[in-house]
Amino acid sequence: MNLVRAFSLPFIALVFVPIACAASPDRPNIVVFLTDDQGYGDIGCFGSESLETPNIDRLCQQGMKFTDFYVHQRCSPTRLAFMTGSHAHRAGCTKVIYNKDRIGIHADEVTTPELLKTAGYTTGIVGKWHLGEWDAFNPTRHGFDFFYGFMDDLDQGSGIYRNLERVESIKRKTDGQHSPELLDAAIGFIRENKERPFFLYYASPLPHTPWSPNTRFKGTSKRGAYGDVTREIDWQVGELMKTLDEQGLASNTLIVFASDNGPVLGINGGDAGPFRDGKWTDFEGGIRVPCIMRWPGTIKPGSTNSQITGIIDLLPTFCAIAEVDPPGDRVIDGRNILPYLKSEKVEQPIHESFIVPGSVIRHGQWKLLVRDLKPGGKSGREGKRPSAAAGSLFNLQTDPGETQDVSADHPEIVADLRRRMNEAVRELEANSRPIGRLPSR
Ligand SMILES: [Ca+2]
Repeated sequence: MNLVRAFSLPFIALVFVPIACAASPDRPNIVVFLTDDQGYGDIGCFGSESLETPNIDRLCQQGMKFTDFYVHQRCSPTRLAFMTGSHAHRAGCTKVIYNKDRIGIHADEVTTPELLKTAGYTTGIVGKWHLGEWDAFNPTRHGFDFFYGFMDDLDQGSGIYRNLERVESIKRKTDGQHSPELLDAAIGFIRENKERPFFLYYASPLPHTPWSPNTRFKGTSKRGAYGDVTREIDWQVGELMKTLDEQGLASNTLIVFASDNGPVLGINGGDAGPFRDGKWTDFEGGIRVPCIMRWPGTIKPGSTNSQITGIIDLLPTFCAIAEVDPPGDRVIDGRNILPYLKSEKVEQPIHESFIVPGSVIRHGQWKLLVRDLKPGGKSGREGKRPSAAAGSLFNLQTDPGETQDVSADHPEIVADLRRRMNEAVRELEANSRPIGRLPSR
């Protein structure tokens, strides 16, 4: 179903009532490994020639590679979309939530872990939350049984938390010093919960700046500190895979690997592969990220899915896997992509469009900009990158790098995409929800 049609669905007034179910040991475990600012071109199986990622490549060989997987262009909106199954615009926040902001995920949102808990799952998050720094927004208040990590970027927030308790207040510790502890917490969570279905969200702080690889990874890549950090990510993925193997859980566990937004570009920085620009933009380099899913016995090894999918789809897909209904009292933008995972024949694309309201629409092979797009980032260390004007139309099939504006050749396609965008914006305005806010002081 395309997003525009999804936006137009009649509002079904069902009130979501969580019902606690007994644990169902046969339901598959779900592990989501979400990296932070990793580029499409920073992974071997996505075409990197300068970085080696053997463990992530092994996930590709054993699972399904998603070539057209979309997120938002920055951290908090993507994480909000993951937790709510809805575009960040719908869930009320398109900005990065900084530690002093008095906003965060709304208490009325029905989150991915809350839904999985109704099917008997134990839920844990390790790493970076980024959906509100304050106690009311703590992950354990939004569906997670276990939290070890931090609320904001590691160098900006108020410290390391274990559940609701701040266990370290020291700021500006480097990623390199804390990543092993995050991995240990994740491995401990898997071991403790091996007898029941669990959902583990490993929200890695890597390869976000500052690029501070753990000592054992310094100098191990050809791409400086950024490359070393990528090697560290790959090692962590491998350690989690090893833990699942050791516990006899690999065949009953869906692993999802993805990045939260495009890379920070620059000398020795990230690489968006064939796409234009990177983080902070709605060019493909900012919003199309690498994604892999492995589920032995269900997902065909070495397969590729090139349909439009995105992080919004994880909530409804996980609901289908856990056999619980997604909330019916609100618009959920994501769709269940389990048929793709099972390689079932799907008559129509599950999404015909991906829309960033007021900015860009991709419909099939076409992408229209409805506002000017500036280059991402501020450093410009790699040289000035160009902007693109509102009204530009790109054919992503023949021009994934968004280099040739072909709007003059296809006025009817421009008009159709503009109409779809307008319809989506109108529907969104009618059915959006607020971000959570603390009372003013
Ligand atoms: Ca990010």
